[in-house]
Amino acid sequence: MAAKIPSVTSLVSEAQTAFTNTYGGVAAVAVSAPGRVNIIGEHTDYNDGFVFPMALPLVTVIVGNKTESGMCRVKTLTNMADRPLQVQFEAPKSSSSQLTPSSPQLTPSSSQLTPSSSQPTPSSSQLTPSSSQLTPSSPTWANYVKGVVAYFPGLVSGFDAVVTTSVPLGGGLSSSASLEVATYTFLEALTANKPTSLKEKALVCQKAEHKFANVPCGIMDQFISTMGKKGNALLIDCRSLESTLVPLSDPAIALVITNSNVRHSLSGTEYPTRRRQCYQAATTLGKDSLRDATLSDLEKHKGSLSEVVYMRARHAISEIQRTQEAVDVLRKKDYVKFGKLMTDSHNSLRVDYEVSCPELDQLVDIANTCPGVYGARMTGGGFGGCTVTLVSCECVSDLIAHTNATYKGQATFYVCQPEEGAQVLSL
Ligand code: GAF
Repeated sequence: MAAKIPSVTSLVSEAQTAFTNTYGGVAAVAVSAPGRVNIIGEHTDYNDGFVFPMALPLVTVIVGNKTESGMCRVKTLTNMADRPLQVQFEAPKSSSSQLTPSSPQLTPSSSQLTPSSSQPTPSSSQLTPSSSQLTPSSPTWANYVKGVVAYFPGLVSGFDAVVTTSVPLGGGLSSSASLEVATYTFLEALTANKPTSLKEKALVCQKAEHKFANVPCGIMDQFISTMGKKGNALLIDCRSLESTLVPLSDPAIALVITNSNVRHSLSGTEYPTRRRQCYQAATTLGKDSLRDATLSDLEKHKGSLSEVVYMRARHAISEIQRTQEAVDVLRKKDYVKFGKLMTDSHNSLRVDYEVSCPELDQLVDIANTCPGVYGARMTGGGFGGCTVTLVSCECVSDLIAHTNATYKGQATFYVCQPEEGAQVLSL
């Protein structure tokens, strides 16, 4: 059976109860921000390419109140290994947007491994964390909140907050980005800060992840958590940050997300290594990024690249093309072609990019033997987490039953429709 996804209302009410028990009183503000599933276009965002994610009904919720105490107090209801579950830290003394232009800029870091991208970068996120010098520390879960507070372009006088989430942690469904975007949305609601652009919001959250979680992620996760639209997946051009809504509400098909329950983490060396290899390939090909390269450019330079760098580039270049083609065929409801492209994407991630794992491969193989399945692939950063399968609606329960009977681990299933991005909730 597919997992039952808790309603946003139930998450809010659980967080409200905890708020009263922890701080006293009632929280006046509640926000939510979704996790995402990327349907196709993996490890392409930091190559200036295309991605095709949708926002999920799995969300992070924050409830809380503004204070004038100068302290930010946050409690999480998620039972993490990473203790304590309640933290407090000083609010910045000035907003990052109020820093003078002479403030030192962020130093280059692992997050800036690619040649200068044409992504618009908001001035606020180029600034150092504000004057109270918020810095990452233990517990790590709180760093996603701290990072956003540090780069938020508005004055934060203090707050009390409770966080809860239905996004599985380490499941490759963007629990980190949903916490960052929920935090930003919460701060917007608290400070009644005049709305910044949604792109700037996503970029500030990405910067928080780079600098406070030390993960040089691309823009996809923060972007879709901010800008998701009910009933639609989003084709995002990660170079221009323009996006196109693509309706995805055909009752004849379903997207099944299968969690391998193998924990994935981007904080190791593999993700930055992949970024660096793509950068190296682009430089050798004389391109700003692999978005500008074709497979024939790559063949011409094959002799100047190590075998591994050649393979990484072949994945990135082919995946950028595949994503555009996939969206074209999806618009024509050609699910057979779309499914084949999903499976091709998985194979490219498995063989050339080497970011899959035996459990994800097994889930994809199992899905592809089930009647009614068009295609399947791993989704997200890889090394564990989830697969996504396109299947005709009437075959969903057979897919789940067959996977349960044959998968060597314990899988969890979510059958999801595309949902809205981050929202302030009415209480
Ligand atoms: C992670 C990153 F955060 C994204 O930016 C993206 O690169 C993805 O892995 C792979 O497509 O989710």
